[in-house]
Amino acid sequence: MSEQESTRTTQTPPEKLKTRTLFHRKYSRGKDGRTATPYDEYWSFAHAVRDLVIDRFVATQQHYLDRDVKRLYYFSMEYLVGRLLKSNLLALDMLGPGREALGQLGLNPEAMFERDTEAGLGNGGLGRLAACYMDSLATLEYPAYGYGLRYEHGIFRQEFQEGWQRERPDDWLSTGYPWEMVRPEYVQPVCVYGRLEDVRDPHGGTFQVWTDWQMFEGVPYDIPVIGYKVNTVNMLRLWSARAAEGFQLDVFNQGDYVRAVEEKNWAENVTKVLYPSDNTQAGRELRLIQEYFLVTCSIRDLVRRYLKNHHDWEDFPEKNAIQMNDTHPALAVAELMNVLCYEHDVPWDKAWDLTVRTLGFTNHTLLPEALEEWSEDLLRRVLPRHMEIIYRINHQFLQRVQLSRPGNDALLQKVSLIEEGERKKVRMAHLAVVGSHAVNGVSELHSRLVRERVMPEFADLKPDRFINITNGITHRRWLVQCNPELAELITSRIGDEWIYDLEQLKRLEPEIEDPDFRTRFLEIKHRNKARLAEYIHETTGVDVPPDSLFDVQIKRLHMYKRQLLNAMHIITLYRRLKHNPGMEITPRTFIFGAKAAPAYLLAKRVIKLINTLGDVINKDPEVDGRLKVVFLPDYNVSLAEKIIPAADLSEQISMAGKEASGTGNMKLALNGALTIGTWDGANIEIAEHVGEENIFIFGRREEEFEDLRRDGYNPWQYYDRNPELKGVLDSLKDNEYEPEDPDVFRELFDELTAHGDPFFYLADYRDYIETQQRVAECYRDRERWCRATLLNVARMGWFSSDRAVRQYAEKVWNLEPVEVRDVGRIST
Ligand code: 26V
Repeated sequence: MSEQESTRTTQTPPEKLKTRTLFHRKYSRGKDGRTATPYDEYWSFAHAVRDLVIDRFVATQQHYLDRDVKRLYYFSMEYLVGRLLKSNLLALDMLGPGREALGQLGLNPEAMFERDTEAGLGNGGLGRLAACYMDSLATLEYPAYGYGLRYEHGIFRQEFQEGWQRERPDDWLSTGYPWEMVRPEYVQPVCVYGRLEDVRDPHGGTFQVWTDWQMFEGVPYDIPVIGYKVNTVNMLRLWSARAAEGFQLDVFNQGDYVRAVEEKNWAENVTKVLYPSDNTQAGRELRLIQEYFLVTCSIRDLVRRYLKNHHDWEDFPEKNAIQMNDTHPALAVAELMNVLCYEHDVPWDKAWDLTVRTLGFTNHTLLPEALEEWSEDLLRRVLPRHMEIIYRINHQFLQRVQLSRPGNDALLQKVSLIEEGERKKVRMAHLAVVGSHAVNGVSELHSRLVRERVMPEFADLKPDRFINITNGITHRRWLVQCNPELAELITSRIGDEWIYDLEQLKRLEPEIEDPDFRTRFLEIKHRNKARLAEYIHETTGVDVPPDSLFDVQIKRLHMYKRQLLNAMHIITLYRRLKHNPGMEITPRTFIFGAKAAPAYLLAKRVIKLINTLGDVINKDPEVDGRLKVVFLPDYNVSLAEKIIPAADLSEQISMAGKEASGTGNMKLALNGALTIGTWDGANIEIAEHVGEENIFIFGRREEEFEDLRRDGYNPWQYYDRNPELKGVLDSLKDNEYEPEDPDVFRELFDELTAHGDPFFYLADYRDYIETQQRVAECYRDRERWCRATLLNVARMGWFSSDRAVRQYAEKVWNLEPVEVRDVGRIST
């Protein structure tokens, strides 16, 4: 297409999209109407959409450079982006025209959206939060960049074989990814391994040089992040590892060609795969190299950008804020020191001041097994210079502690960055806290526990450093996009201001008195449920009644999240029905979605149990369709978008004190599900916002578990004293559900009894079952249920990631929004 043609303004938006799609089909794919496959059509249309953002993208970056604005850099090993075709169209206000263009091309818009590649570069909450924050940052016009890794294989695809989870590789890049742009011109070199060598300087002193390292490089791929109906287009820059350019097979490896190619492969392995386990420390060399790779490429990239406008380091923290998403990028502390001191000759103390003022740290979990510690040997072998830097940071830090709290050796040991012992370890959380000016947890409770339980000594030394910023979600994906009918209903009542300011949803409250409003809401919920029922039928073959209560638990599978407690409720109801087939019961459909870490055998057994319960219950004539159990395979962002608008009940039943925040809880409540939950994470704040009368809270509180533990918790007591509970547990032990494999659930029984029930399932069981009974009763009172759900919708506005990001900007980043004007010609 000629330049003149592309600037023609007489074309309507759908025409423009159509023309560009045909252009790409021909000139990017080399196809015509007869030869194009559905994938070609998708590719061409996605590129047509991408074309629409290029002007804004270029203008945004230029604007930032010209004004020399302060930028935020979000460092995260994970981004659960999900699909982008629909959300990009939405951000461009082109969803309608996009559908129209596709229609005119004879293509089905929904089929096209389904074909869009899901970028699943994360495990769960932490990665999805990063994606929500990127969306809010762009929409609120903050100059921000996400830095991450371009894993060749994202989170594995999950299949079930006879009810067991099987992992399949996620090949999201195999057909090409239309939303990325490779930037070979910004490649960064990366060095690992080698040793420090003493070298004499001309004045008779010595200094250390890092030699014999192995070099490879990071190639950046940019994914545009489009602000909603603004000109701002930020970017997510993902690094891909490869052998260093000019890698000379013959020079480096005389004659040993095969070994040379193997070595080349070594570099490419660095970003091969996302580690699929959250909440257990992998401790593996490759993971450490991944973490360093992210940090070094990103820091070098942002330093390069800073130096375009600056000749000294004075303003560095005024122009750069770096947020570490958990400890995974905590090597940023050492790497920033490395770059400043050893590559740019900044004096140590000055460099340290700049580093601390630049970095912020978010903690996302308190589970001890997830707290990162790297063995000192490994860290020294992979990054000898950084190990020295960490020792020096520690030395200075401990000296300062000693000055302020003299003579307290126990304290020094507790706060040290190094854990002493047979094998010394580096405590990454300590490194992150010492190297940051702000440390936050992700909900009020969690932040308090960080202060009081995990790091009381640090909180005492630096009380101002510890803050809370409760998580949020982007309502643009999690309401406007995934539940368009509800979004429209809301807009029809209060206008569309709420899309910019979610707290406007409060204005819905008076509408709840209008029966017509309630009816329409119920109709929408019903249609969403019918659509999900259809999907369930297609994927599992199970028929579920859309009128039944859709009881949803969707999240990673973890013992602390207690999907097994939910399963125990299912068993309880099933056993009641078997004993009394005529009893009145609120029909329920239990819907699960969850991936278990491949090595988490207990969690995988819970999946097997739930699948087995489904097999038994769904076809039991005595149940007669009143209970259904479905475990939807391969839970991911796109599947969440299908389930959430159809949910009636949101299961947030973690052991209190264990779920740092939760964000699915927010998405479900915002879409008109009521929560059954423990006093944990953000559930507490949700209860405060929606009102305790509009949420079902049960179970023991975090402090109570402390007491229980201290008094010697004995699960057998609960087993002996509650016959119904005993029946449920015995049915697992004796395996009433899968006779061919008599011991298959024995381990679950043991976990809850002989192994001490570490997550207090039995202590919370009775209250859970009774609360579920209240849920069932409430659901029968359609009016009451409907009012409560609408009050939830109206009062969830505070949980927008827009609010969360503004709080970060104010409390941590000292960041101002920047309006991108003067885009010039925008091609939409
Ligand atoms: C830890 C590890 C350990 C090393 C191997 C790879 C790996 C990957 C992830 C993690 C930490 C996961 C922590 C996490 O996802 N926390 C969740 O963060 C959400 C966002 O703040 C929050 O809503 C959830 O409650 C919390 O569990």
